[in-house]
Amino acid sequence: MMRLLSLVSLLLLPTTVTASDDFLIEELWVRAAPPHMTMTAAYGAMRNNGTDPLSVVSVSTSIADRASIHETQLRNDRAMMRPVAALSIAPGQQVTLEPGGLHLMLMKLTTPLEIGQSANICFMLETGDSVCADAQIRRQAKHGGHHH
Ligand SMILES: [Cu+2]
Repeated sequence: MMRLLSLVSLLLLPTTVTASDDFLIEELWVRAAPPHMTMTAAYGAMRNNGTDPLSVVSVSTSIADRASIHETQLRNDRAMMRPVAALSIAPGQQVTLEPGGLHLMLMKLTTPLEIGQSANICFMLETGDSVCADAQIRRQAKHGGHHH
């Protein structure tokens, strides 16, 4: 009976392979974190190449126990982060995840993140499709970036 149950739960797992050609993830990268750090953020771009709106409802990765979409807002000259429950992307729209704006918050890191390595991050869509992409672990954004 136990064996049957575990088989059933396997079959119910969402697909982890790209199931939607309309949803593209580009330039995904994770900010490197020294061993004592418990959280970091990931950035990149998401694009809806389809004709219908799509919605990203959650993210997950093996390098962190908790992953979520965050937005940064200025309140009284202070940057505040808060979770975004679902991120809607209109047909043809590109959404950029960048330092100081929308980002993927990775909390309770399960491993040190060393520069040059990569990590897999999966995006769960409202449709139930899950799209995964490799993220490069870097110190900062590719095009130089600037420090604040
Ligand atoms: Cu955040």
